[in-house]
Amino acid sequence: MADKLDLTEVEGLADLLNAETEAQRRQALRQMDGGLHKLYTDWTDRVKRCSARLEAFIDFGEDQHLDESILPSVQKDLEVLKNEISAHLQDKRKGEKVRSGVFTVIIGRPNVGKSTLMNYLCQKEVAIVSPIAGTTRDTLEFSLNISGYMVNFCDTAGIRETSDTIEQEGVKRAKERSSKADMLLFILEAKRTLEMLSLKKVSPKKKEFIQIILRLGESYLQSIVANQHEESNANTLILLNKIDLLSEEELMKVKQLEEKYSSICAVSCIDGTGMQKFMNVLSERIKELCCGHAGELPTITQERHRVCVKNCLQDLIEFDECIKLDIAIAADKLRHAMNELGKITGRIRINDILDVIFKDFFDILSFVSPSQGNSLFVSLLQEEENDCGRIVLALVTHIESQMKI
Ligand SMILES: Nc1nc2c(ncn2[C@@H]2O[C@H](COP(=O)(O)OP(=O)(O)OP(=O)(O)O)[C@@H](O)[C@H]2O)c(=O)[nH]1
Ligand SMILES: [Mg+2]
Repeated sequence: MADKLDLTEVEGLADLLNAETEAQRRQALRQMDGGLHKLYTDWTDRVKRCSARLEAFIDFGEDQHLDESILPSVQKDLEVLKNEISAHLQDKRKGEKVRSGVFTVIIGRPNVGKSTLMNYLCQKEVAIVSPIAGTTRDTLEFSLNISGYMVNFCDTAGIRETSDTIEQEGVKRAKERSSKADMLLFILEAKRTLEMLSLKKVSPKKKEFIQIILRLGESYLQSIVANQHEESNANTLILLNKIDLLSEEELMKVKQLEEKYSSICAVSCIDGTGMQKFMNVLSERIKELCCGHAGELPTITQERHRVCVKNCLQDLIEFDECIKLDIAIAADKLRHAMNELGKITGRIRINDILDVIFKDFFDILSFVSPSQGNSLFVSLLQEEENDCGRIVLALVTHIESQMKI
């Protein structure tokens, strides 16, 4: 490990130390193993080769009669690279979801059972439940490990028109959170839904049930669902709650809906009916959101990487525009592109390592206090001033001894 760590690998190590789920551990190990490092170094080398050819053309092109095909060949190579970078960016933020958790927001009208669901999921009384509509005002978050993936659940205020200013703020927050959700759990009362369907004479056989529901008056959701990334309905689950209150006949109708539409789960958050099935559907959806690319290619795991990769792509796009006008400016774009990639992999300075490793770690491990951590590093720094690898190794050994693993 010594002398070979770049910033992505150190970040991988920090993620490994902080990992709480199997998926986070796997991803961190892949990153620590140099998955991202190899990918970005390969891209940098390719831009570097193009840059070298271009610089040669600028310096000697006219005098030495360099091959005229240099420019088109550089453009062709960069075109291939741009396609690869674009594909890398179209990852639906899977790596970031694994690392930070799938943000799952529970929404619906007041009193439909959102907080009851939250408590069921967390197996704790984290939210106040009451028959009074408008009980929950603020948003409430709780993280859980679902089938090896981190899921951050968020309970919200029931959405309705209200003159109460505090509740209005709650509704505003609920809408804000919903618009940022990776996954929506949209709760309806089963009985009311059936009543609305029969009132409007809407056959449940009609195409997408969620569209029908949206048209049936839950219009506030229309914008939320429409705004929800590209996947939209694919990551919205509809829970028809309180099925314990249904007659036999009504229950049959609800079951038919559930069989017909994969996004619908009929449940009772009070007596637990249908919850096992719902949990299975939920964990399948979570897996779809987090993985699924063959061969487990290295993915972007942090916003920091995404910003740099996007900037790099932008530089390569601008290169294409500049090359027709001014070759020297175009060459500069390539230097910028390399810089952006270099920011991701980074030359590791001691402070970078300290920042990355210590950012969250000592908050989590209460038995190693920050002062102990700092003094450990001071002594390490004195001994091994320029050897990052050794410091990291020493840190890991220290942590392992603290954890007795
Ligand atoms: N019978 C029955 N009652 C339920 C069920 N789920 C929730 N309730 C009841 O419905 C009422 C409202 O539940 P909450 O969980 O507070 O509803 P909420 O959606 O969080 O409501 P607000 O916070 O006001 O938006 C409570 O009295 C719950 O006990 C269920 O599955 N069956
Ligand atoms: Mg509530």
